[in-house]
Amino acid sequence: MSLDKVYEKVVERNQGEEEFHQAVEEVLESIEPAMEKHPEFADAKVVERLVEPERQIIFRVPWKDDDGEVHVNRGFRVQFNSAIGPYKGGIRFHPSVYIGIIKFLGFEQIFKNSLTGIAMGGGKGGSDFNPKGKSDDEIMRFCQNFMNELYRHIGPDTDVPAGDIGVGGREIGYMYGQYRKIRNRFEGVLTGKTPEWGGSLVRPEATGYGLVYFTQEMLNSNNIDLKGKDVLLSGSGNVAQYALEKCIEQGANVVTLSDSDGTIYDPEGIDEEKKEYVFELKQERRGRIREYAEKYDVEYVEDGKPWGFDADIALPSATQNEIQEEDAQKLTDNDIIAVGEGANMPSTPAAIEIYQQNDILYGPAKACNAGGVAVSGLEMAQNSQRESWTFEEVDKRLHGIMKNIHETCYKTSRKYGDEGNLAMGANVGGFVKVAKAMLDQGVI
Ligand code: NDP
Ligand code: 2IT
Repeated sequence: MSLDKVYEKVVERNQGEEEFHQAVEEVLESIEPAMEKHPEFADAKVVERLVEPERQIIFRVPWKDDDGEVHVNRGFRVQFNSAIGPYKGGIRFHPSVYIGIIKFLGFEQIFKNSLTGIAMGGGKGGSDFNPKGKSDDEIMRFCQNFMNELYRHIGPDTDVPAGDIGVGGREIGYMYGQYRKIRNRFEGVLTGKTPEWGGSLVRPEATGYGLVYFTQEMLNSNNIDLKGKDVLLSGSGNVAQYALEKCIEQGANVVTLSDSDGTIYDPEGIDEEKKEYVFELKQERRGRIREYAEKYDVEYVEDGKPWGFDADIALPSATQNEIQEEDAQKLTDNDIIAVGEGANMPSTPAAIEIYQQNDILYGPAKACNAGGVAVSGLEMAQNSQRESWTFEEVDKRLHGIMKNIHETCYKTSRKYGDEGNLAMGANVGGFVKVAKAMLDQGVI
């Protein structure tokens, strides 16, 4: 079957799952050269198998709020592909979550995890539960009830979830506690744990730091320095916070942050002291980014996004499809040099086309944001060895992994005839390894 036909069939068999269609199309569009080089992939129907998750679990999550009222949410875990390792990928709590979002994220995760060079398959989970405005007790009860079903599907050698939007250290703690109680086992079944009870240092920082390391590689290979550049950063959650920290450390000037209510613009740049304020605002008080604008007397655009402001580099780190065609046009009009994707699939296909037409350096999500899952892989390794590595050791490994991923993407783009197309390099580089593993292991 041609790749076009495979895509058509995916749309037909997964109706209404637009984000999943988008993620599949983006990969299938770029792996043609790999299929030509490896006719054995088509013979074994590797792509037809790859686009069908190995297992999809959907379950009921009932929970009681602080007033004693019962609510019912839906839980998901999609175990997409385990050809190169146990399923690995985050859990997202957000009201927009449905099977199409979990499948797009799980599909992306296969290639991302492959690129890290660590033995991890692809999976993703989540719930349409909205954590915003919930008390700590409500979050705890929800996490416990979520784990009451999830526990039977996961394990340190089977499937190892972690965080994503709406799931951070607090939620991982509650889920881990419940898993341990049910299973009576203390084992590395989740990553993103607190270091005192099995977590890895640098895991909270890893996605944001990794994004900046990758972006630096991309810039340096074009003889451009990150230092002194103005950066548009979106989101103000885990990924954005640590991308901000690393940008400051590397001498770049972050001028925007956002959340789902709006965007702040601070032309002087967010310095160390303002960063500490953002950390306290978001990590402790769980407040809104609007408060930054009030505190530092800077512009706040309600419902606005960062993409119209003048800068050199854009690091979208909030959510999928946050850069639409018109946003990409604004970036182009402002002569943006590079886009590095911290979020998963933050650019629409039309936006990516605009980057490519205008020679904007483009670091795709599955390469740029792989630092998070890479350090999750290092957390699994430490758990297996019952060891804890130092911050410096983990950070050094993360930096090395991000450099390797950039090199893989670059070399793969050259080998397959489109030098510098890192999106193609990431897709083909991630795909070929998984496809070969599937061939080696037969039709199962
Ligand atoms: P957080 O929940 O910590 O932060 C998410 C941020 O994005 C918040 O500022 C949130 O605003 C904003 N946001 C979320 N959804 C929307 C939306 N629909 N519209 C506008 N703004 C939105 O999540 P993370 O920082 O962990 O995740 C951010 C992105 O990075 C996601 O795409 C995630 O998949 C990806 N990612 C995360 C990794 C990780 O290790 N955590 C690893 C790799 C990728 P608000 O608070 O108002 O909702
Ligand atoms: O999208 C992602 O890579 C994550 N949310 C992190 C996954 C993980 O298992 O650490």
